[in-house]
Amino acid sequence: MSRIVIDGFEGGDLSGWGNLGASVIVPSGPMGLRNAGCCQLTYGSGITRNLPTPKSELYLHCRVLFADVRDGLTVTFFNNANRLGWVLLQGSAVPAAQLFGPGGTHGGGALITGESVGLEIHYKPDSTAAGLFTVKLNGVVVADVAGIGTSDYTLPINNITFTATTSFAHIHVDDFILDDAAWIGDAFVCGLFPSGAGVSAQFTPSAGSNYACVDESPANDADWVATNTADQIDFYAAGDLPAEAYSIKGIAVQARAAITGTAVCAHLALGIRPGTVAAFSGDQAVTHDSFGPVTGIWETNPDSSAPFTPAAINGMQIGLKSRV
Ligand SMILES: [Ca+2]
Ligand SMILES: [Ca+2]
Repeated sequence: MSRIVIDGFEGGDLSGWGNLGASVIVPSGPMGLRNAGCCQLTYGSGITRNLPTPKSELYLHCRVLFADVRDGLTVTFFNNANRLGWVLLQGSAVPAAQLFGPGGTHGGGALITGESVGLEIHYKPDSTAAGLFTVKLNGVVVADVAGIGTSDYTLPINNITFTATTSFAHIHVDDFILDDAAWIGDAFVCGLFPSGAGVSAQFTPSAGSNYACVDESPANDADWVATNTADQIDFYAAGDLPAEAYSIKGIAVQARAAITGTAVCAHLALGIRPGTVAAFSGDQAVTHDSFGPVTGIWETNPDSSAPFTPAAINGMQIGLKSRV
């Protein structure tokens, strides 16, 4: 596995996404999950996500809830303005999970309405016989084609867009995960937030404690921590995971950052400190004059190179480092 994106909308806003209409974040209650925040789409609205790097082949996971059998949702894979292929989910029509592309329509199965359904897609857009397309609903394969063209283009995917094609009630989407190597399986995203001081507070808070400037959901840019010196580090204690049985496949540390004025530092590295040693992501570019998301992803505990345990996550500090 190699996770590319992990986003459960826990941040309480659409940072990291483009909003194509009136999409909003609402509590995850209707999804019936353990976490807070999911994306609510209504007819004509949608959200769009650019990949950090283009991928020739992708595994997508999300959870979808249709409240009404007349609801419809497309998941479209783009290369810039080129629409490579798109999956149509429908509550009423059969087949309900289809790939539309130059190779025709493929797939079947019915999307259950009124409950949260796990959707997984494996897609390799290719105009020759190298194309791949498989869809699973709640882990059951409902569409599976190979050896055919699955797009007009043999181009990598660099954007994924969710669009409500019809909406008689609200459509909810949550637990969006992308992997470039393997099926993701049944998964959910749980959000943890800064909850106290950590081992380092080298940034300057706009007011009060460092951690209290960066602990809100949704994010509030009215308070912040800042520095104009390279390699300054902040770490914060964070909340605990829910106490139940699961395995941890990966963690994403996300922050919002902006450059103002004459900046020495144009990058930020995200950090974790699961034990006594800190680990930092690669340098992430920070946008000028408007807050934008920066993310670091880890799949194994850097202390042990083994998967994270709940105890390691619960004791972990999260943070950031200013970079030139
Ligand atoms: Ca969520
Ligand atoms: Ca803040």
